[in-house]
Amino acid sequence: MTVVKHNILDDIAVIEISNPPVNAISGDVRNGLLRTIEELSSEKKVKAIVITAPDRTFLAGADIKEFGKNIDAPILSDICDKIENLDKIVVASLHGTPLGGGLEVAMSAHYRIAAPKTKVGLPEVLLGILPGAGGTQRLPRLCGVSMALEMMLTGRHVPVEEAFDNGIIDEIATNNKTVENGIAYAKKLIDKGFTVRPTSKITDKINNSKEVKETIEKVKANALKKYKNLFSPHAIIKSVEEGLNLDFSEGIKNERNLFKECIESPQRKGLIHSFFAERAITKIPELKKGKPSELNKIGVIGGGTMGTGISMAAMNAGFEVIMIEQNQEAIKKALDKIDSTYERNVKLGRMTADQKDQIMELFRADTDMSVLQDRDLIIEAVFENMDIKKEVFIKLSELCNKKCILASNTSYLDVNEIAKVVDDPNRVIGLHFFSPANIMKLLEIVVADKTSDDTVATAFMLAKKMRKVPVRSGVCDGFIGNRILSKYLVGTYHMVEDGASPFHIDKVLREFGCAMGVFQVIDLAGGDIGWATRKRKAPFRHKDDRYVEIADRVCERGWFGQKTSKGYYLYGEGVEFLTPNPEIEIICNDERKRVGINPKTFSNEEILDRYIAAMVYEGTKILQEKIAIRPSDIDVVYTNGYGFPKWRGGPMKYADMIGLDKILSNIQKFSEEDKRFWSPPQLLIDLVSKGANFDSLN
Ligand code: 3H9
Repeated sequence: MTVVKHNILDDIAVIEISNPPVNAISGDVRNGLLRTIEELSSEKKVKAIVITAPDRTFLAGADIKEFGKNIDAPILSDICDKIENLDKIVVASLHGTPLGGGLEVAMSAHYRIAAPKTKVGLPEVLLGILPGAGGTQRLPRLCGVSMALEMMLTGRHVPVEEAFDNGIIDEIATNNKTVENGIAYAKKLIDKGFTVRPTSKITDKINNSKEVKETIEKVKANALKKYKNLFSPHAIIKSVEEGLNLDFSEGIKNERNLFKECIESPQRKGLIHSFFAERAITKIPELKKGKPSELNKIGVIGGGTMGTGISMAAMNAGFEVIMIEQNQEAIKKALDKIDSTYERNVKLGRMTADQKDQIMELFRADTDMSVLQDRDLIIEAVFENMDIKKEVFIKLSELCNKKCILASNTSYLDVNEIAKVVDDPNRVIGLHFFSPANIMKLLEIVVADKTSDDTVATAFMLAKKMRKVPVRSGVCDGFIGNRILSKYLVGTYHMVEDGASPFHIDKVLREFGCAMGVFQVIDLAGGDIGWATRKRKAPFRHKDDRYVEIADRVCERGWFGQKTSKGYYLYGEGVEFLTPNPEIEIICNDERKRVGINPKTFSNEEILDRYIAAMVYEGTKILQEKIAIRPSDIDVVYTNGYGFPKWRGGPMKYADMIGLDKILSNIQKFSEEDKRFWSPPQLLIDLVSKGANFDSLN
């Protein structure tokens, strides 16, 4: 297939690139583009060349699938230099999302026109790399160092108007006809006597002035804190800073070397895995067959933390929401919470007062469930208790219209059991939002035995509208995320009872890159939540299971974490962040004595090995039982909902990277102390014996 073709119309040559779905710059595109440019360079009658990619979008970047493999010549950086050095005017006609290498190609053209709604960006940082085809050298020349660094460090997609105002785009077209716009613009340039304008020669915005130096120092200082675990943001800054003191061609060479270092970094592997993992989540059987039903009106039962968060997530997506609470006092509390959240957004300049008013118009609250009759979807977010939930679903089944989807926001309970009380279990589904639900991206979509494909399709559509990251889960205690959490929490308490300090464990996890340590998370979520779960599960606990009572001792004192100003850490005005509660070590020691344990010392490595082993252990069981469809779905849950570092790819990818044989051998070693907790999962044994990894199951 020819991915790059061209036409010559009088004195203008038009290059059309077509490599669906997003015109990624693959080896074929690079070869085709280079060949075409070389051919056109000797066409005497051609005065201008227009580069377009008329399908869905202009080039959305290098082909990410090629990273990590041997990339054959020609490399994009050389092609960009060739484009820029042509002695004919080169126009890039943009539309859609010219990103990464796509924008780099555009910046090597001499002029850029873009269709309305075009968004440009250099998002390489999100993949653990830096713009490696001249982006770190050309973008500052067009828009200045400050904006270029901001764009490259955030990966932000910049709207066309902003790109125009800052010199990245030269003209905004009035329509989306990218080929025609490019030709007309090239004609205009020729007619008006414009000539080639290599970006490398534009220097007025990159003089190494005091101001520029100060900007870079500020960005560097900020990056040391903000991206302390990451490699590529610092490489980006380095490439820009060093480029200011180098000839353009030397700057490009320097960029290339830094690009290679990024490509070799394990962070690149982790982040690119995350990129594809997040695109695989919608590849599920139900979406092949199911059709989403219309969704406009949503009901939310319960106005607590989850209910208010879910309501705001729905309102932000433009849904009309009715919230049900038991009395006016509870309604007022919920309304205050919602109102104050939006008010804060107004104060922070994230929205205008008018926008807030418009969003609040979408909200209504009532104590009478019968107002829910016209709803398309109802999300129950009441107390985590099966009897209470069943009572709610019985009422909903009686009063709602027959098409209304009935969802539970339970984080652990059996959705099949909830579905039993409803006349039509096809329309029951679990929608497990994460707190705060208006902010957190992850949404576990829990498919029960009788949930219909259409219901699943509607839930995924809801997620898309809410801009959530939806992951399909089967029914089990805690679904994907909380089931794994339960496992490593128990494993962590084993370590603590055996002698590890909770604060040491948290420090090791933070240093590994987790957003928070386990005990910080417990304090944030509220120790009482886990306590209630432990009590619920107590009757089903096997008599030989090792049960550590340290967490119960903490809760018995009323120390539930942030909400009570005391948990594993201390909170309150004037208390320094991460101040350990000194009484925790006393409780731990007392408990160790009570059960007759002689405490041992844990190294950082052992703490991490046990944490990872517990996660991978339960993740493997979840795969074995087909609760998760693929290992990468587990990674998406953990990187989007549990603060596992994205640059490590997620627990299953991380396990692949360090070697499943190592994980299995750790599990086998730990199982010598506690067979019930650590007995190695069969799937893991099978994968290791075949020399396979989790990626082979993706
Ligand atoms: C780079 O350019 C480095 C340079 O500096 C050069 C150095 C030498 N490659 O997201 P979607 C696939 S790094 C390969 O669902 P949307 C994607 O996997 C690159 N495949 O669509 C999916 O496949 P499938 C810098 C890619 O409309 C399909 O396209 N560029 C690539 O929601 C549709 O994707 C970026 O980082 C790619 N570059 O969003 C841009 N991009 O259907 C990355 C997408 O089989 N891409 N695919 O699952 C995006 O941000 C979004 O895909 C985009 C479209 C906004 C373009």
